[in-house]
Amino acid sequence: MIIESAEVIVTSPGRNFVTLRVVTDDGLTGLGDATLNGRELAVAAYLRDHVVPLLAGRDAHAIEDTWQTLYRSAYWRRGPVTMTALAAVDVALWDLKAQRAGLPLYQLLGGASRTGLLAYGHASGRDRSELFDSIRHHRERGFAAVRIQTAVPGITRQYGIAAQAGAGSRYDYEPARRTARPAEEDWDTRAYLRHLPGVIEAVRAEFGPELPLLHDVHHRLTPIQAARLGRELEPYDLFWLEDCTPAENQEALRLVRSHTTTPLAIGEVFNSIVDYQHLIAEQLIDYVRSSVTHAGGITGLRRILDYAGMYQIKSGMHGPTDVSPVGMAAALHLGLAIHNFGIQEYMPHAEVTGEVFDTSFTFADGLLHPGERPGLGVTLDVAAAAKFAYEPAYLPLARLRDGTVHDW
Ligand code: GCO
Ligand code: MG
Repeated sequence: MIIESAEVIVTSPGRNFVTLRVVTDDGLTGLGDATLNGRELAVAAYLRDHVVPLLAGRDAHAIEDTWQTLYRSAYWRRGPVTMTALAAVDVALWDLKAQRAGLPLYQLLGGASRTGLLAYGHASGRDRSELFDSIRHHRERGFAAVRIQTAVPGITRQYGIAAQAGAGSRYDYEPARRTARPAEEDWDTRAYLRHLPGVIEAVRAEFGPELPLLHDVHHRLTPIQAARLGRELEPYDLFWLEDCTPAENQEALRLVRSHTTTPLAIGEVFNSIVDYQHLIAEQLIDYVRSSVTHAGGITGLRRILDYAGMYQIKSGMHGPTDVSPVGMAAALHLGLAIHNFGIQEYMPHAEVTGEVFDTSFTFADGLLHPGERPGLGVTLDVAAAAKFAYEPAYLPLARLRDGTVHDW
């Protein structure tokens, strides 16, 4: 199975997606997700200009060798653009190998370790009644776990709250907005720290002790603030507290960990095993947030998760709408196969996304399943993709009251 050609497809059905499409001499087509939210064209150029020309003529079965060749021959290692490009190649090759074998990809990764993947959805609201309504809506949609984000009084524009995001739906939002520049939002840490514990307490009281509840801090706190928040939330039994401090400082988690038993999840901005080196070996986190799409593909993320497994640390793969249906399918095959699966984030894509990507994965009784089609189980309609041209879209930016830029 020799790679004959590869092309990069940028399409925007509902939001921007970048896909690598690899064709072999025996007529198979493999897909890999190369979507890096807000920096899509950088990865597209990296692939087109520096990776695609190296692929033709290679043995499509040689996944590890291709991974190592692309990783090491570039000399410049790691980083989101590089590792997303590498992930796209890796996933496309796994897709091809599994199609060639006539098996769903999870079978090649060791077979199913469970019947389906517990998924969490995004509930949010500007006030308690809107938040409760959103939680009920997610339960009705079948979610058996929910992330809770709430507007903070005094903060007028805040990321992650559907009704504030101009999303057109009170329940769903799109992380990036179609604007030529990042939208500006507000932040006030003291107001947030005063407000959040009461909301989580109220949600627990209303929905009972069983429902797994998650919360995303979005890197906004200092280590000592995060330690205090984790401790205050202990009575409400959070499933996890996510990105409590800026993720690049691994040492910060030591301080947080020494003060609280609230489980910690981190890593959606990480892209390699090196980013987790101390966090895993020192058992400073409980869940690995990296996605297949941003952490070097199935090969890259599996390496991280096997390492994490030695320390009873589980997967909590990033699954916003900016992971394409191709990236989501890859996550589901990997999550079904590994032993240390924890939970899968699931933000369903817009309906129009389905005009370009056809998928086999299912969501029923709170569980995701990748389906039984050979390979990833995803096809891309090239003609339909061409109808949705790229449009600049950006994640927001937050400023404090005095204008200082803050983590959002
Ligand atoms: C999450 C995330 C997203 C990201 C976004 C970045 O937990 O789902 O924090 O909302 O901000 O996907 O591209
Ligand atoms: Mg997050």
